[in-house]
Amino acid sequence: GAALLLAGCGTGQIGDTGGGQTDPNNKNLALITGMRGEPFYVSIECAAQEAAASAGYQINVQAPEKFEQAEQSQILGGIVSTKPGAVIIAPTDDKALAAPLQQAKANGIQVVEVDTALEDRSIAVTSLSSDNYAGGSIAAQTLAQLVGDKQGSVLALNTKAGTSTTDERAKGFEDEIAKHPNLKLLPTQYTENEPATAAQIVSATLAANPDLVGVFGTNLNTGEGAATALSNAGKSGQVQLVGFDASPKQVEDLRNGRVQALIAQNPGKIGQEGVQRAIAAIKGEPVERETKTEMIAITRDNMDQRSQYFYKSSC
Ligand code: T6T
Repeated sequence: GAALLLAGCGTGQIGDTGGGQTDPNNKNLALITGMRGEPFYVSIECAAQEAAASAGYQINVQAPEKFEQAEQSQILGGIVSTKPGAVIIAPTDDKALAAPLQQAKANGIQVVEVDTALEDRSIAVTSLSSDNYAGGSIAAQTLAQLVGDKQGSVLALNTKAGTSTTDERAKGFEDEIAKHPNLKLLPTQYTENEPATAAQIVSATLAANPDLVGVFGTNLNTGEGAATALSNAGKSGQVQLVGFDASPKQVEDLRNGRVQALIAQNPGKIGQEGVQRAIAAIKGEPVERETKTEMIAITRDNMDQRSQYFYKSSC
């Protein structure tokens, strides 16, 4: 009895992936992004909808109201009960979503990660995201260049601990800043992905560190909040601000000098490929386990040539 049970029960042997059977003819997909109505995710959604329609698949798109794992897990539970062939998801926490996604997989649903990813790499069949560590490093190089050889402190604003993407961006930023002896790295702060919290942190940091010369906002919300705080303090353009993402508001802030550079991702590519891979996985075709999509630095000088990288707030 015990031996038999062990043989069938996830002892780690090759080929045992803990996945249920997927019907190769299932034409239903689900997409769960990290947050409703947020331009990075809206841009993923628009591209995913187009790709699904052109392949003749249905796609059910949902998202939590806030970047929040409890609500996202609940949405996932509802979707699993409708038995799509694949769920394309941006997990809002690199650990908390592992159990419900493992459950989806056990129910024969292919799991495709877009943008964020789980720490446990055995659950998803494929992941598509920016090279976030490299993105953080590019942000630091860009900031160092903007500051020049001035001495001073720099601050990175992360979102929520356990967000794979912004954790990697912060790490890439910190490692690169360490190579610039004129820049002193302040402890990275968490904004809980709230622009208002980001703004408060930047105001407090300005007050406590009059030598602040640069800020890195690791995503759209932190960057938008930081831009507001620097502008309110009359410090726009004196304290250099490098943001990540390219929402309509971030692009406007770049144009009016409240932000000096943006590292834009390619959410359209992530959404389109996410759907194509989900379909391949449903059909049992091999897919690459991990793919990094490109990013590009945008400044006021080149923004008119790079407008194809701006995000959408509706399809
Ligand atoms: O920066 C993106 C995304 O890559 C990240 O995982 C979470 O925040 C954003 O959605 C922007 O708000």
